This record gives sequence, structure tokens and C-alpha cells, in this order.
Amino acid sequence: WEEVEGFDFRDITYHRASEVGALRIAFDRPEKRNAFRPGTVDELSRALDHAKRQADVGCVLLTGNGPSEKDGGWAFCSGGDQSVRGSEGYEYRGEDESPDKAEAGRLHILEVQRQIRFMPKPVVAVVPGWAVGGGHSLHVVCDLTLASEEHAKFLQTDPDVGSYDAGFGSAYLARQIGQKKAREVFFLGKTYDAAEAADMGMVNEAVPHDELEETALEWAARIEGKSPNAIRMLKYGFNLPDDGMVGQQVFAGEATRLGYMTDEAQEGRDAFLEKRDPDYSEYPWYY
Ligand code: 2NE
Repeated sequence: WEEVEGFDFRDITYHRASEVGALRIAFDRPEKRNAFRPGTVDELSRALDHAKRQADVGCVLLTGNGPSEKDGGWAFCSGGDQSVRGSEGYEYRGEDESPDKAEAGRLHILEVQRQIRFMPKPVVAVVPGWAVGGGHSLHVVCDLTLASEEHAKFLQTDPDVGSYDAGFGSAYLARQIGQKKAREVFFLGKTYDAAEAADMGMVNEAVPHDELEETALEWAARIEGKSPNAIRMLKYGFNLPDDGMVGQQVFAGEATRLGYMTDEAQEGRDAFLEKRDPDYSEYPWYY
């Protein structure tokens, strides 16, 4: 792994694989079970935006660094940092430390969820330990989840702390594991290990902890070997039924982009610029 240059992140690390077109974004607050504070989310958002724009990268790995030096515990992410939650007490807001009332308390982790959802390449949650609360919802919104057999644990504490991700974190989870199970996750707040989570259908595979990152890279290499257009169209196709008109808009935008690449569409553009009628006679009405 090589550190991606041009950033000065405090709460995350951002690396590029040396031999595979993959980026690794990791929460880096292991002593807090990788809870995110507002500044963490700002950094994550910047890294995801950068990752989106890397045309030679086919896969983004989202994970959590560890173990904690304090007690050896592993975490993917334990959700919103409860000590800086709400409209006051912004411990670290990122680039601008000054308090801004209009910004305080915004749930911009939901914007990050949308960045993952609409990322034009797969995002894989690589879960080395706890995935809890808003951290659980992040793994849910990722395209694939790979988990540590020994250390990964999945738990929803949202209702314990008066929070509720009533969007992707719950409704999309129900698409993955069914309504009864998703309601159990939120209403009963049980802890599931990686094998149970895989049986439920919210984890793709559980692997031994020391094979986690290697397997994640293997997955990234597999994805990278496939057609970028095909993977992107499939991702947006999978999203479409759950994303309503926005899903259609995203999918349709991709269809337009592909259409613009054809000679047929370029004839239309050229005819306009040359102030003549377009001649589409070369282009069949495909059946
Ligand atoms: C994650 C969990 C289950 C881990 O338990 P355990 O026993 O392994 O560790 P421990 O001792 O609880 O945690 C280690 C240290 O990390 C801090 C703890 O306070 C502790 O600190 P010290 O006592 O060593 O100083 N820590 C862990 N999670 C934290 C957090 N989220 N915020 C601040 N500090 C945290 C256990 O720690 C746990 O249940 N954590 C809380 C999980 C939680 O409720 N998260 C918020 C849900 S709401 C949310 O994420 C959200 C949303 O749903 C929608 C939008 C935005 C946010």
C-alpha cells in the first residue's frame, strides 16, 4: 500500500494498492472503536470524492484500522461519536475548527452513504471488528461485505442512543436479510458474529482475520479484471428498483453517456455544429 498524496488526514488513512487498481480508506480512531466525528466524516467524504475520480481504480475498500493500543479491540466503525454529537461540542470539524451553527448537528454521514451508493465502482466493506450503529449502516450500504471470522461483530444500537437510520441502514438492510430479521436487528439489538451475518445475507463472506486484507485485495483484483462499463451499469441496475426516480436518473445518465460515445450521437452533434440536417441513414433501428 502507498499513501495517497495531497491529503493531510487526521481521522482516516487513505492508501492505494501497489499492484491492483484499488484504494483503501480506513477509519483511524481505533481507541474509539473507529467512531466518526464530524471531521472524520468530512475526511471520508473527500477521500470518496477523490476515489470516484480515479479512472484507473475499479474498487474502493472501506475498513477500520486496528487493533486499539488501549485494549486490543478491533472495529470497522462504531458509528457517530457520542461525545461530540448534536449541535454543540464539536471537538474536530475538519479544516475549519470554528463553530458554525448552520452546520452543527448535520448528519452528513448520510451524504457519505449516498456517495457510496452512487460511486461508479464497487465499494467493499472490509470489517475487521465491530460494525455498530451508523458503522453498521455503512457496511449495509456498501456493495459487498467481507468480515473477520474471529473479530467481526454486527450490532445496531441506534435506538439505544435515540438515533434512527430509517433509510439505507434499515430499509435497505431489510432488502438484504428480510423484514423480520431487519426489525430484529433494530428492535432487539442482538450482536451477530461474521458467520451469523453471512447466514443472514448481510455479509458475503467470513474469512480468518489474518486473511482479511489479502482476500479484500483478491476481490478488488477480480473486479478490476471486468469491464468497467458492465460493472457500473450492473451496480446502478441493482440500485435502480430501490432508488425510485433518482435510481432511474442515475441509470439513464449512464445510458446517455454511453449513447454519446456512438457515431450516431456524434452525427447529431456534428450536424448541429455544421448547420445541416443530420443524416442517420447509416445507423440501423436495432432489433
Ligand atoms: C462498539 C461497542 C459495542 C464496543 O464495545 P466494547 O466493549 O468492545 O468497547 P468499549 O469499551 O465500549 O469502547 C472502547 C472505547 O471506545 C469508545 C468507548 O466509550 C470506549 O472509550 P473509553 O472508555 O476507553 O474512553 N467508544 C466506542 N464507541 C463509541 C462511540 N460511538 N462514540 C464515542 N465513543 C465510543 C460499544 O463501544 C458501543 O456500543 N459503542 C456505541 C455505539 C453507538 O451507540 N453508536 C452510535 C449509534 S447512532 C449512529 O451511529 C448514527 C446514526 O445511526 C445515524 C446517523 C448518524 C449517526
